[in-house]
Amino acid sequence: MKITAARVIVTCPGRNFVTLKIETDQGVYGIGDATLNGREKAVVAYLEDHVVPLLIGRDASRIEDIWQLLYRGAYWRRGPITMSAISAVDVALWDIKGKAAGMPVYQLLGGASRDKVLVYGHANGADIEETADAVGRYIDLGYKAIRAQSGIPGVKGAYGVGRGDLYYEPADDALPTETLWNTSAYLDFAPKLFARIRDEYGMGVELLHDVHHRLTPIEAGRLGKSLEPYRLFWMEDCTPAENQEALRLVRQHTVTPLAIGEIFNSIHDCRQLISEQLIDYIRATIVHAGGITHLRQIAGLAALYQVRTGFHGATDLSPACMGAALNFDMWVPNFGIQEYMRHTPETDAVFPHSYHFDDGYLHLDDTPGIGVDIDEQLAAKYPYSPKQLPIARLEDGTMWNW
Ligand code: EZ4
Ligand code: CO
Repeated sequence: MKITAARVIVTCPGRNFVTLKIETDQGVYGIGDATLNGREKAVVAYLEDHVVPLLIGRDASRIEDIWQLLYRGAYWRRGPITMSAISAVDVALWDIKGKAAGMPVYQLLGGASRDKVLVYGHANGADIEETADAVGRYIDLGYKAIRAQSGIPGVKGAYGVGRGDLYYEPADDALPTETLWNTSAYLDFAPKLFARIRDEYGMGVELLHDVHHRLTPIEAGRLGKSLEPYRLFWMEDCTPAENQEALRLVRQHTVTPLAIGEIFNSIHDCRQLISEQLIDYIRATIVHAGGITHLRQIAGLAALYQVRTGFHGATDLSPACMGAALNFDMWVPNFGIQEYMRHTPETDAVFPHSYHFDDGYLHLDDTPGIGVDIDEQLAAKYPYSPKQLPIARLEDGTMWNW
């Protein structure tokens, strides 16, 4: 089966998505997500100028060889642009292989290890009361696991507080929105938030929280310790992880489970975190970390150390990424949880998909491939619109981590 064409489709049904579509001489095609929030056009150029010309005429069934060609062959390894582009090719080829076999991708990986995929949703509000109410609404919707983020008195634009109830979209303008960060206010506030939520809803729901890289290791240790009574499922991105050793310091101070990795793009970003058991959940995901082919290696390493998967699944990861991730989640033995932030109806219409939410889980059917398509005519109605992620500064103006 030869690759005859590969095209990049950019669409903005409320937010930007980049999708690679690969066509073959047998009429079977596949799609893969290539969206890198705020840096979309760099991946478009990488694909169109440097990857697509390499694909034409190749055997679409040789997924591993094409992965190696794009990784080793570029000479310049790793990095979010390169690895997002490789991911898109990889997923599109797995999609093609599944369609050719008449099987969902999880069957090709080894078959289902579970019946359905546990997901967590996102409750947020301007203050403790609003956030607690939002948690209640998610419980009513059937969610078994809920991430809670709240506005903080004295902090302008805390991370994770959305404008809508079910949708959260941080990239909002052509130039970054500036937010202000105050670590002391946050460290005092966060335990009060979770005390309030546990007080109202008890211990029967899993709670998660994203620190979004804002703390130093010793501050992260303090936060983890102060949240222990509320038994979080995980504390995410408590400190930036370029320095993997930093997590040793956090571990010395808390038994709150740790999740890291949504910005990772290679197994080398998390090898020490995993092999020293410095994290409990690995967040690296299909679209930014080299596709199914590379995630399979990361998950295999993680399994040796009882580290489980907890793939990133924010709205800037398209339904095509979600379809691939869910197929992976159905198979992977050391599955933990899948993030699920609902896409808007406009996005869902551009990307018709077979997965659906019910009673706290996402469910897949037997649709061959990744189970997600793109409606190109509809996609064309939503042209690219430049948007960037916000930035954060301290009160004296110092740049901080958003
Ligand atoms: O801020 O995907 O856990 N989820 C997150 C996300 C990220 C966005 C960045 O584009 O941290 O909401
Ligand atoms: Co996160």
